Amino acid sequence: DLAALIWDVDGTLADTERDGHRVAFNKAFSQAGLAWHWDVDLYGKLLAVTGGKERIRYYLERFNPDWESPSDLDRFIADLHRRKSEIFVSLMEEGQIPPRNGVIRLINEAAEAGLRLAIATTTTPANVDALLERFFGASNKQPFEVIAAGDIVPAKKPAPDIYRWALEKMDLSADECVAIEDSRNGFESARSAGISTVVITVNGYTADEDFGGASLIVDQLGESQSPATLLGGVIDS
Ligand code: XBP
Ligand code: MG
Repeated sequence: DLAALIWDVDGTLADTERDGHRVAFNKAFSQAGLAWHWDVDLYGKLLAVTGGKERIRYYLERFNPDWESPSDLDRFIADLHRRKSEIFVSLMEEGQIPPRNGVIRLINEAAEAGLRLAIATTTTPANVDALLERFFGASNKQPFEVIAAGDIVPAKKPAPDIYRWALEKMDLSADECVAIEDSRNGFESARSAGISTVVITVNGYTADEDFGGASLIVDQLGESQSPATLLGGVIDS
């Protein structure tokens, strides 16, 4: 029986990438005096790699190999990324990044229907906290019992580790859960952990990705689908 929904954050709870993370990366670069700029197209290519620190490293290797890197590159990236995270949190606190259609309603209805709720994301925990506080209010009001985020597992999506971590924390098996994702990397991660997945496609970045094998693919949740109508087909399939 279905016991829990496990939600991705970026692209799923909110359309965070183009106008959130990308903007925060660019601000951090300019504050650090770096002449790097990730435009919308380039950022789409960089999304091949999940995790902000990993994405910066991938950018340097693949798109800016001639940049003369400092001797302690790990530390440089960690500092730059810390600043990026602070900027992202501010954008969230200012209300610049709204929830996706139907997401808050569906989460609240799922909780009322007795489903357990968790988060599985590659993003930094502080980003998740800021988003949940903005969308659900004070932390004691938000409905997620487990938040699996960021570096708690070294292998980020598309590896299944983050979903496995969440399953273990909830003491549930894969077939008792449904994952909600927006991207190929996220779908791959949930599927590799054996979890049925609903994909809500998002904007230009993930709409054309291959989601073969997903239980359901929708372009938004809308305001009318109840957890039962949305998930009925998934659970029966
Ligand atoms: C989300 C990501 C994240 C964010 C940035 O992937 O790829 O890396 O872009 O987050 P998913 P941080 O939705 O599949 O979890 O900079 O905080 O790492
Ligand atoms: Mg995502």
